[in-house]
Amino acid sequence: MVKFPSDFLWGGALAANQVEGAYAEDGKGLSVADVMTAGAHGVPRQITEGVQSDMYYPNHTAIDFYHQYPSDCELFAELGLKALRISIAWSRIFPNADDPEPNEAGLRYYDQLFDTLIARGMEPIVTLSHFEMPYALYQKYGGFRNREAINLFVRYAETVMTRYRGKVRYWMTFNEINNQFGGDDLLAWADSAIQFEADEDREEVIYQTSLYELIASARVVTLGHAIDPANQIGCMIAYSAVYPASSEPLDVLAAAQFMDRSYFYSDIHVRGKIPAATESIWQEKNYNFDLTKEDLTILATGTVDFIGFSYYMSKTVAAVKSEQDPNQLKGIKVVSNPHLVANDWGWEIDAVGLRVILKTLTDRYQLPLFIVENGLGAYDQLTEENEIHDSYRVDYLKQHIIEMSKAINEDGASVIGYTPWGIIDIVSFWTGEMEKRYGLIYVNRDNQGQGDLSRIKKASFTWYQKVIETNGREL
Ligand code: P53
Repeated sequence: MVKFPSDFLWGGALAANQVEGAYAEDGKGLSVADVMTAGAHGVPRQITEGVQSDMYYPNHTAIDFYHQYPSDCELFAELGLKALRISIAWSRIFPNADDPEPNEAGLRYYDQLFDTLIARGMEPIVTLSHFEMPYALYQKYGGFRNREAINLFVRYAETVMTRYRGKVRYWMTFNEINNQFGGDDLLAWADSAIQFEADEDREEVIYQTSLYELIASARVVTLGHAIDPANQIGCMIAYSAVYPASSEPLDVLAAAQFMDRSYFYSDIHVRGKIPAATESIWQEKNYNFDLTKEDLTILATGTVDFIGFSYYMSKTVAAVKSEQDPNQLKGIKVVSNPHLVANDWGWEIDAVGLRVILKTLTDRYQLPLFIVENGLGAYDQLTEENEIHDSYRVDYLKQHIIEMSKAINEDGASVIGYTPWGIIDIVSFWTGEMEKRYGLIYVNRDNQGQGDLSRIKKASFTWYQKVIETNGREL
């Protein structure tokens, strides 16, 4: 039977830069998301030098949530959400990253937003940096290449945690902190405000930026507890369930090593120390990082209260073997899984994988888990009656909720809540498209920025409303 705890937080998830728009209003500074152009499936977004007048930047307007949040929050309340995950745009609070005083207009905006949510019975779940940092942090400091970024982040966190004490109880530090690991340009930019030099060792660079962020995060956990002992402060990791392509032992080893890339982050967040597997890699590659004894104490002290994570898909990997020694793993490649079907963007849909990862994390960490992103990006068709019959989205969410229930009831997972991604249509991160839609609420805007931004409830809206009303009994 599908069953959930009575205080389960059914919610929805958003990120400031993907919804707010108003990118230069009320004293907001440019953020790293404001210099990302529109791409498409297979066409990467560009990161430009400042804002160029002949380029299209979808996040500048996004869905205009900055102005329309009161009516959007009414829709969320009608949907019955018990929680809304959102992020604060750091560049609204410290437009130049190192301003002597925070920007009061920015602080006031989030006061109003949190008050609106709370008045309507929704718990705000706040990410401090969701692919969003002041552009000035990059320009003046080189982003998280610079140790000074730690202090700037801590100061920003201290400012907002003090200001919203009593209003916000659930915090997460860096969104999908582990996604920068692969050395992708856009993710390194979004996660750490850095751009790579032509011939540097990307892996080495990313370990260092990640260490600075992990130190910053740990300091904020400790500080956040001091500001308000009621604060629950978590990390935010992107997890996929990872499967070996076959039962061949090297494939199994490849899958395990692939997971280590994420465990590097969650082990430090949760256990406060560098995993042995990572230490070995550093030694083998002769990496030397700026990591002091004091840093290690900070990491050990500021361990998180819960693990927030996103889950969209599983990944299947195969070993790349060394030619000289068939028992030696030379590399790991991601392959397609014949048992799964991918969405239009190639993400392999796998509800059981959510249960797998919930079980894996439960066994590894014994900490409360919070599924803060999950959902299906899809093209939606408006019918002539202005309706959207998104049964595919309902199917996706339903299957994942069923598996989540099994993990809770059969595998002992402790899950705080579930906040499907893009509860209202938003600008996609990877492509900057509007038409890769996740929402249960449609927003009339296309990839070129055309449309009147009106909101329409999709069929999935009515469905999810019932799910929440019955605490998951009626799916
Ligand atoms: P879009 C993977 C890799 C990079 C970013 O993505 C990701 C993921 C998913 O694990 O992003 C997260 O919009 C992210 C959101 C983003 C969402 O997934 O490209 O936290 O900001 O919008 C979905 O389809």
